Amino acid sequence: MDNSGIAAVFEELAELLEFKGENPFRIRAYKQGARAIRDLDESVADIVADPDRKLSDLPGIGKTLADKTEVLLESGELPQLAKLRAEVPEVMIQISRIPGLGAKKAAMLQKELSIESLDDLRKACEDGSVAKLKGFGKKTSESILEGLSIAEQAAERIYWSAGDDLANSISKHMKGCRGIEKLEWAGSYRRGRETVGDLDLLVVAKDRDAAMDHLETYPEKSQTIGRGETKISIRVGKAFQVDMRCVDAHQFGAALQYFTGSQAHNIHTRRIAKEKGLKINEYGVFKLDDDQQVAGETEQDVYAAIGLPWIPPELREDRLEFKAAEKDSLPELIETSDVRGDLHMHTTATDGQNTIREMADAAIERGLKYIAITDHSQRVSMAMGLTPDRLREQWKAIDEIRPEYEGRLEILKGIECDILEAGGMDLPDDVLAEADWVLASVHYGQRQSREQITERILGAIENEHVDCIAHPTGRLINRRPPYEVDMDAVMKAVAKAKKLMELNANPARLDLNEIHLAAAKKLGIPIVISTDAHNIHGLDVMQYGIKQARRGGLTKADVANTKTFKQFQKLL
Ligand code: DGT
Ligand code: CA
Ligand code: CA
Ligand code: ZN
Repeated sequence: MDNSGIAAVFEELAELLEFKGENPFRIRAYKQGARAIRDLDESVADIVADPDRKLSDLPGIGKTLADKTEVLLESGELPQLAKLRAEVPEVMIQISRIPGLGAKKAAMLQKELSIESLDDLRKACEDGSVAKLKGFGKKTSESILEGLSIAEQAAERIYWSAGDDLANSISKHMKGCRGIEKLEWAGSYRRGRETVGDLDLLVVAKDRDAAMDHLETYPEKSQTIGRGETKISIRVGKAFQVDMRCVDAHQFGAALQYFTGSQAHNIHTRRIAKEKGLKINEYGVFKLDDDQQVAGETEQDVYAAIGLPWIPPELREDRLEFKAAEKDSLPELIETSDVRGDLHMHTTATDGQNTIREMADAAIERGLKYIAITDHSQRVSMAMGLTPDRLREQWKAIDEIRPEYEGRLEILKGIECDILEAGGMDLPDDVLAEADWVLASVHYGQRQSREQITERILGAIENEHVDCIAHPTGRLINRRPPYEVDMDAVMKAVAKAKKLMELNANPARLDLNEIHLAAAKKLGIPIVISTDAHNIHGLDVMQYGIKQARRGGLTKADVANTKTFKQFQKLL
């Protein structure tokens, strides 16, 4: 079993324990261990085999995890996992993801109504059997129906970040196959969609059978779904599909363009081609009259053949890209290396796991020049939100630390201040006035009416001390719908008040989405891309926010935390 196989076992274990309501610290230990093992640049098996080294010496891996890893390496399985899998059928976990349902209700539904799939549950809601169940009723049944689509999507589509981990792991595996001349990912993954339905791989190989054989030896492969002359589909883990196509070098660009999609984008390119007397498909661009190939080897050639500059994959959704391409005004999209600051992070003062110093050091390691410490305010009692006294204490600590970091990192005294259910901010104005940076966000009363919740957020924008609205819609991808907020009204108010809006880079949030980002750009609202890190590793999610920003067509100039610290201060 290789590193990613071991990591997958611990991830599944964490998920099952979470379902059973186990100790959150234990669950976190498994998750962190999985991450640590996945990120390792040497084989766990080698470390275990080395008598001079101990697995538990690695950061993020405790004694329990080290022991279990040894069992896994020896026997290829974990008795505890088999037991948990038998106790918690997959469908139970899927049901528990419906907003408003927890593990308990999911288990009840599954057992009482012998539900085997989400489709069964839909039927049970529609025929009234859920409403008849003790503790459920008509209203619950209706809200389950509403939430089912989210659970169904979660069962089918994975976060882009998870797709990225898998794609990188498969790329690495495929490097072990000689004779592969080119390898590139296509599909929604290449376009950077928030979620990915399956992965699409394209290769040019001297020996196609050898390339397909090699994919079949990918350690996490659970099944070969189908295999033909040029295409193979495998299943990885429980349900995820990976397609690989082998193409000729002179067709590679055309295939890459075709299989990157989106379908809507391709329909539009075909139309443009036709107008020019050309035909475009996965094999190349051809003249309509005599079928002669005019392009196909590279994507640049393919676009050039139909009179367009190369279009970045993130923009290929048939929204604005063709208009911009025709005018040669495609935006120069932002890149991760453009980022200079991170303006949303938590510490041990509330629900973070690292201290201010640890976060600061990790930020420097990642090349950042400035950060803001933004712990929660008092209303967020579950996270030990800060009272005015505790917040001022934290700011005093920052004052003390600052000299150590002079010339290396600016540390802003910030706060993520809750917008209260009844409206108004969770901390008094005189406290907010002392902050360098104030994020305003909604954590409670998320299911209020459109009017109520919009009113609350507009109120925060009007508060002179608030700088930025954090995760403005509150959605959690595959988990929770956005608030019913009037985003048009919010954005207009933000633009008028000359404030900023966050793009939260957490792969489960990516909030704002790309449509909102494009709208914000149009209104001239500066976007702040933030990690909302709760520990030092959380700082690494910046790349996912950048992907989303690119999908919204944002350039470096549209994003405030690409500025130098001085420029950023001026903006405030
Ligand atoms: P996904 O997998 O649901 O996240 O989304 P995609 O976009 O990766 O879709 P997928 O895997 O079905 O196909 C990959 C690309 O291949 C798609 O974006 C466009 C292209 N493609 C696939 N089937 C068709 C088709 O029937 N017509 C056209 N025009 N393009 C197709
Ligand atoms: Ca796909
Ligand atoms: Ca596919
Ligand atoms: Zn936060």
